[in-house]
Amino acid sequence: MKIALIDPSHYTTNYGLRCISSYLLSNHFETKLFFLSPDLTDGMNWGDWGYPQEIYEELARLITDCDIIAFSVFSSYYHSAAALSDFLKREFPEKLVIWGGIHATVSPDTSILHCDIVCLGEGEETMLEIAKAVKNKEPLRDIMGIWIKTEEGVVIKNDVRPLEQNLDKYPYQDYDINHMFIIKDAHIRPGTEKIMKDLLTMGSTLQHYFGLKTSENYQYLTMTSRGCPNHCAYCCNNHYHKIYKGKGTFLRTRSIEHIIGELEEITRHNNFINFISFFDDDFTARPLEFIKQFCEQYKSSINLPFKCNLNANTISREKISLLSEAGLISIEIGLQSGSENVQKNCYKRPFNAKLFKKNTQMLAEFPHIVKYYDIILDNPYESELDIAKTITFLAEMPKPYNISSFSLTFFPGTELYARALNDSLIDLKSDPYLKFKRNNILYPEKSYSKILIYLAGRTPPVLKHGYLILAHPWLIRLLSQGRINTIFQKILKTRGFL
Ligand code: B12
Ligand code: SF4
Repeated sequence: MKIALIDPSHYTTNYGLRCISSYLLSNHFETKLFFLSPDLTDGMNWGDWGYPQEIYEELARLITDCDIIAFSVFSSYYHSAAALSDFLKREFPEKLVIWGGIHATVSPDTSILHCDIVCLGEGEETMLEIAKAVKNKEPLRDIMGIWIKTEEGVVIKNDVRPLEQNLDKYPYQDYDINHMFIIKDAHIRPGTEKIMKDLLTMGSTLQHYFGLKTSENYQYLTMTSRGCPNHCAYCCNNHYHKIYKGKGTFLRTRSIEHIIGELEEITRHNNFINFISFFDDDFTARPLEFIKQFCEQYKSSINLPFKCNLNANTISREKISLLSEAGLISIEIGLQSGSENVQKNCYKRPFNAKLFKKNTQMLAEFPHIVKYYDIILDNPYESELDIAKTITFLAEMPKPYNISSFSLTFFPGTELYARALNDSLIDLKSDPYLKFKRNNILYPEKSYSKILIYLAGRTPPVLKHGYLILAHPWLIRLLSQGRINTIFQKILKTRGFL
């Protein structure tokens, strides 16, 4: 029996979907993986959400031999997934259509409108049970972790299943090109070695981003753990903590042997890979002893430069020293805001300004590690004073560092989404906020304060005091006002800043 697994997002690194595929394969089911990223069309612009007619037709031809059609959905790609899913359901009314992934988990009610079954939360076991039940023609309605539409149109809502504690149980993610299809030059094409290389290439622009030695970089992205101890009000973990309450320990880690085994296997088959990205929510959330043993084995078996995402509350000089010795060359740390008010009352992040600053001083002792600090912009709940505090905070951090900034997006299922809905900042029906914030990086406009944030890591320490005067809340308020902001934008444009 064959299952089509479809990702309509801009990325081809969907760890969750690739894990589901390998779990099904290891249980003797066949899969076909489709990565339908419009970005891989060499610059073709396909408009807002849709795909050209040929793509729909090619997809329909390629999945004729599949018994189940399954989508992995991110909220930002909800509309693309819905268009494809509705089309395929019309073409193949007899085939079961399933939605899983983060959007299906946080917003099952908008997902069930476009499929027969929604899978909530981690999906390996659920997908396997569904596949087995379809194969054996058994009823599906009691499977844990699903919402299912009955023939009468009633939706049965089952509880999520307990969290799998032994992540080593799952095979490595599926990167086999032999059953993989991607959009290339405006057509869905079968995977080839060349396409695989293209998928993993980072392009020359990312050389500087990660501080790499060569412009020929091929990145392999993986996760060594699942979960995060925090529940920040804008993050998926906020929702996960709610649905998984009483379902087992949330932060789980794979064993070092399992992680190293995966990296050995992928680099053996693709020896051009020369950079590893660990995308765990917080790589250093694990004890020092784990980091120590991991670094020893990584250095002796893999020995490639790598990046990871860290939390300022869990790092220490010892951990960074070990990781740096093992090949750590780039880190990303969430600051999000320098205002304690925003951290506490809006983002609900555990934030200790003193500790954060102390740790940035410690990180400065590792100059070869490229540092990125995440900042959330365009937050309607922030005042000019809060923004000025972020700028001041950034000014006081040791340089150099880079800023990775994103507009605040109210993702469904989060506490901040509920607040924004209550305050009429978003509209449930048309959901324009989400729609126009595709990719989460739409900057409605460049503003005075954003330019100061952007320049924070680049301002030489001698100019710090001048920079701080420019960050006075009064000046931010003045230069952000309607007419003055327009004049300011015009000046920036004529100077080539915009
Ligand atoms: C790694 C990562 C990335 C990577 C890779 C993403 C990719 N698509 O390959 C990069 C850096 C590229 C990235 C980019 C972005 N990301 Co990101 N990313 C993550 C991160 C940290 C981990 C994802 C992961 O692998 N989790 C672990 C696996 C095991 O979980 P999973 O993916 O959810 O998969 C499980 C289940 O969902 C389910 N499942 C998944 N698919 C399917 C399909 C079926 C059929 C079934 C049955 C089940 C199922 O089973 C899987 C295995 O158990 C998450 C945060 C998080 N902790 O999850 C954010 C997260 C997914 N990212 C997010 C966002 C917003 C983005 C960006 C839009 C940001 C940007 N500014 O560009 C982009 C766009 C992503 C895209 N797909 O296009 C949001 C998404 C929120 C939402 N509601 O959609 C998250 C949740 C973070 C957050 N803000 O809360 N991201
Ligand atoms: S620390 Fe990061 S990953 Fe964890 S809940 Fe907060 S934003 Fe999400």
